[in-house]
Amino acid sequence: MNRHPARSITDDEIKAYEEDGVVCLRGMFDSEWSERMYAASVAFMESGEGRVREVFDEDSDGSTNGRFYGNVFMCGSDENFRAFRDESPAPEIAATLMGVDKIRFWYDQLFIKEPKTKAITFWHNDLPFWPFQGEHLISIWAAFTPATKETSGVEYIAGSHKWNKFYQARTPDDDPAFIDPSLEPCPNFSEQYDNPDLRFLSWDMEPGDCLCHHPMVVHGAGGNKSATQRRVGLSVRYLGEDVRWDPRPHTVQLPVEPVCAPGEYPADDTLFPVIWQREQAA
Ligand SMILES: O=C(O)CCC(=O)C(=O)O
Repeated sequence: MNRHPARSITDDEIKAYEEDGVVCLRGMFDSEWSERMYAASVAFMESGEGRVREVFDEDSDGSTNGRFYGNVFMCGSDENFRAFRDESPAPEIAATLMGVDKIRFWYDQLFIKEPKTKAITFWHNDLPFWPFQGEHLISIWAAFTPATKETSGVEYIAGSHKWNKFYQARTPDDDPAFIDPSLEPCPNFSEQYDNPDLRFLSWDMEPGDCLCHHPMVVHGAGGNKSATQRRVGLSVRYLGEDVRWDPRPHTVQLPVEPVCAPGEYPADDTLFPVIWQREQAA
């Protein structure tokens, strides 16, 4: 399994990340990673463990069809997810795109959409979900199956990370704990594909490719229209150097309270372990 990105990340890719708030990097993880993590993802879903969040589509006759399954912090209990967090090229990719020398882990999040899932991923940006502030937060969304617009590939609005819009967080199952009534709900941008002011980005992805996105970029995904193709993506979230702890209501709950005061860099090595440093990689 490859420890470093399979090829160098180019200056154009770094520029795309900075300007668009997202870049798709092809072939970053070898097939051993993709196969191991596909199997681990399905096994985790089948185990029913952890903080499961899911939506089942119900047909008019009451039968269930599609399933949008999500979970978080899998690496707390599963060695495969822990290995992907620490030993895959993901943290090096994160450091390269953010231009930082040290990477701490924030959390991992699994997104599976079974064939014929109608449930969409609502348009949102990530920072309203998170008790942090800063620019140096990044998600590496690794595809372990093919993903296209048809099968719920993630879509983005280029440059929306610079809009300075803090949209209300909304989970697939509409958990009220995340809804901050003081924030503006995120529009349904799927109704605005013909808006000439918006540039939508999406990619046909294969296992081994990853999306790398900024915490403020607006993104969402449709349902999985395929009758046969499951869609599996793992977002691993990493912290860089300018991040500050900003505990707010309506954000992701950590397993325990961090040893960290509001406004401080999150140096809690248990919750946010350092998993990559530039000199180690040399
Ligand atoms: O995979 C999805 O449907 C959503 C992904 C996402 O929102 C994220 O990784 O931040």
